Amino acid sequence: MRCSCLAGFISLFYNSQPFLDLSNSGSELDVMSDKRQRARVQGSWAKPFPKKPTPTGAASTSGVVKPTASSPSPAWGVGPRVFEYQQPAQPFRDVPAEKTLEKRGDYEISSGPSGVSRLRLIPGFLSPEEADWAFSKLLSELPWSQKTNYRQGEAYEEPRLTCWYGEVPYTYAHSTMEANNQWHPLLITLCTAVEKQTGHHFNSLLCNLYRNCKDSIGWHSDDEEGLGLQPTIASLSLGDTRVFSLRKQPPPEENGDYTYVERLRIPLTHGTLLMMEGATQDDWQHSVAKEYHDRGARINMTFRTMTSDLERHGSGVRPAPRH
Ligand SMILES: O=C(O)CCC(=O)C(=O)O
Repeated sequence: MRCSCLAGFISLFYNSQPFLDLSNSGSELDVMSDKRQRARVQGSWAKPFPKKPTPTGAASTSGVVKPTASSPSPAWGVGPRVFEYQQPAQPFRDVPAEKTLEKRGDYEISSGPSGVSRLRLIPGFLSPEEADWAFSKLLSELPWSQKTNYRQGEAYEEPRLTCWYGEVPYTYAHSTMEANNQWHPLLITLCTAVEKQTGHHFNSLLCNLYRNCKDSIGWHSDDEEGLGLQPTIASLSLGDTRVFSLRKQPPPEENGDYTYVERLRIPLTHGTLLMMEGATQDDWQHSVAKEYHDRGARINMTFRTMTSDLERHGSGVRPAPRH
């Protein structure tokens, strides 16, 4: 309500600005303003503007406010004007302000038909010394490689390096990372620490290496079939801080338009643990965008619990991937 009135006021203000332009063609003032405008073109006289149509009394550009009376006065070429407020056809909507989560805590970020979406944020899960040591070891000792993904049949190189650990292969963006049981001993130590903190058991791990500000991961949900329904995912970050963004899935009537959805940003600092639980992967997407300023390397580990096709379907037939 407050918003629509304000919009009406703003339209009234803007629609009153072309006051001079609405004067009768041929009036002294019209000729002057025409000359002044032409004089501005490259500092010299330009061609005259085409003749303006005679105002009919309904000259509104937006249709929100229209003058309803006009009796030309000899002095100004325009008589007293009466403005009438008209309700905009479409109500104006606020884009919700993005919220930042930085403090340790449990956050219920939404509640809907799929259930409650929950985040648990634990900055300083690893001490700075532990995080420094783990970062340099994993940076130099993990088998990082760049994966090729496919979108609408087009191949593209992922803008980051990755490696995968788990008993089952991991497929997303039409590209598969093979099963890999060769866990680095430090990854086993970190997984055990995360399990102790969270009370969840994890059997798989996706590691991402963002080499600099240009590396990123696009909007997605971790909703691969092998993760099961409402998966709990634990994300541990090391290295330079990057912003982890979340946006709510729009309701069906928005036809995939994310303009008015709720948004969260979480700066994930060196040694921070973030848990995503409940309906988070059903109702939200997340991403780490490229940055405009230099960033050092960052490692992110997402601990997951995956089941094999055989466990889910009781046969060796693999269903079509969901991406
Ligand atoms: O780097 C991050 O914090 C996010 C990684 C991520 O979204 C993923 O592995 O699915």
